[in-house]
Amino acid sequence: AGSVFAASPPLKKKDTYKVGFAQTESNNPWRLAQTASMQEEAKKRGWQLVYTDAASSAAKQVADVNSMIAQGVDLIFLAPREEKPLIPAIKAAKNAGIPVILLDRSVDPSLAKAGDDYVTFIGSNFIEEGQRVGEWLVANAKGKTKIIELEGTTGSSPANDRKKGFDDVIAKHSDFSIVASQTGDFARDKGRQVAETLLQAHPDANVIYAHNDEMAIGAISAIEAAGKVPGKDILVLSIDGGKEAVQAVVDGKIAAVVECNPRFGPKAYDTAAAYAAGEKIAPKIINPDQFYDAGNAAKLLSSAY
Ligand code: GYE
Repeated sequence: AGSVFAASPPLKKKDTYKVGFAQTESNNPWRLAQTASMQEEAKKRGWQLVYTDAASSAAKQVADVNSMIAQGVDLIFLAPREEKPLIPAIKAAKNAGIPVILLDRSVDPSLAKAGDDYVTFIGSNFIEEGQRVGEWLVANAKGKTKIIELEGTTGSSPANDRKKGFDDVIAKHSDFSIVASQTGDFARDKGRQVAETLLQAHPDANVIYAHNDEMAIGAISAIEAAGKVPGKDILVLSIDGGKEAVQAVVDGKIAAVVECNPRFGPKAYDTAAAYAAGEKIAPKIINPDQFYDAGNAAKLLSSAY
């Protein structure tokens, strides 16, 4: 409503494009892998890439998108930090006739729609990621049933959905309980601090489920600082599957990790090209994710990002 375009604006067919990538932050290996994949692929295709880093600020990310609009980019790839604050920026791009493709994080579906406000969402199924961790835990727990959950950035789609997927599985098993659930903002040191406080408040906790590797690695430090042994006294579970976390699985410090695939480049630009060619684009394009535990981590370590 109130928009110039009924549907997401079209992308003209051209030999080369100038596209924007509005990254949300660069404070972890996952983000660096994603950015590298986007930059390498732009280079391969000879497309010009306007890259911005919102440095963990939704307000800066809105300004970054507005500056891409002002520069007249052909299309914007956006990794929206949170589900709500980027909506006005998405609508501004649409009103300027610039199509937006959401990468890795999504937005509130009641406020913006695929095929209308933006072309599509490309990324993982975060609910399924949380479910896979929960299902692994209930199948392999061996008495480890009291869970501390470290949530990602408040208001972000991966934090909301990784919590939902996991919590729903746990709710079906009355012998398991989540004794505390608090945000660690997807950050290593915040994860360490929150884990330290929660381990003190809940000395009987024997599982830590972290919504990403960074917080899981922070939690391992907190467990060791508390004089406990990760992998023995406390099972650590994580999502992302970067090299450091998969190595921690090999070392027995992390029990299981669901990968969240950061290799976006080829699919992102292929989707833009297909859109320019007038192909019908699915509202969601889901990346395949690997799963690591003691059974395969050593074998697959070299293929982790
Ligand atoms: O898990 C995390 C990153 O949005 C899927 O954000 C992404 C998440 C990823 O900062 O490590």
